[in-house]
Amino acid sequence: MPEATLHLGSGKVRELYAVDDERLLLVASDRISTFDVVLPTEIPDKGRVLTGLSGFWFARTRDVCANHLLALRPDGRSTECRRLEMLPIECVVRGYLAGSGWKDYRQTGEVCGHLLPAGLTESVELPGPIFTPATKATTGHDENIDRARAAELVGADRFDEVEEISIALYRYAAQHARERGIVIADTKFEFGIDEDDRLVLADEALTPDSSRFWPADEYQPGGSQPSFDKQFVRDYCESLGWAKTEPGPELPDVVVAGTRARYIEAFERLTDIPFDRYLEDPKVVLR
Ligand code: Q0N
Repeated sequence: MPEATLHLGSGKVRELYAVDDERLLLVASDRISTFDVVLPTEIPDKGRVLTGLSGFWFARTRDVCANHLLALRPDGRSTECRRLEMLPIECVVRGYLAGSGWKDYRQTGEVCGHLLPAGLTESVELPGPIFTPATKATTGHDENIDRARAAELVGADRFDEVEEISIALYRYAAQHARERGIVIADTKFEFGIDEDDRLVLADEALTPDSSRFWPADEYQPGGSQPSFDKQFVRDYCESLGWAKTEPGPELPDVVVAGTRARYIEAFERLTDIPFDRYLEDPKVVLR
């Protein structure tokens, strides 16, 4: 438990606490979800990996966009952050055609109003990254929206700003990751506005929970791709013939260990920092 008191809310795998009027504590748990169900078995250190990776990207992209990070707590899973007025849209950038982007393209030839070339196949790299905003669904799935709807929700000028900044953040991270053997197919950012009306990157950013990470050495467009982090969990769940409804199955130790190793591998490849050094002092990712 953090020294902060007021529990402001839960995501499926993260918690948000109030520290004071200006500050929040974002705590990443070791819970894992698959097929939209949180499993009863945790992946040890998963929350630390995601918190460390987010901190790494925040430090590396502070010239592209200000962010909410104030400090990483010594536990390695808690981010002290500025309290912002959050924008009511999910800022998704897609460099590859997967998930709901692929589904929408197959049905309409478009994704969020972006008319794409005909004849694209699943998981193909797009001619350039596209901004595909979604609304935060209170229940169920996020809904993709076109630029006109997103501009209604945040204002036309703010829309232009989040589109440009989101694509710049994705380009930087995708290139960095690709040089280290990881394809970031798409990613979701959340932004807030500070007291000076400035755009600030918030939440977790560019983690395997907020993005699709694929192993570059297995990338083969024309079908679905293995997940860098969750493939062992998905394969195990598929082998059970589980209906993908609550409750999820417990994971055997071998699946837990393999999945933990993949999260740590992603951290070490992307940061070039041994994960043990992060555990000793989380601030190493901010240098
Ligand atoms: C905030 N969410 C959505 C945790 C993550 N810096 C901030 N200031 C004000 N509000 C938020 C942040 C941040 N980050 C972000 N909700 C509020 C994601 N949550 C869902 C619950 O778990």
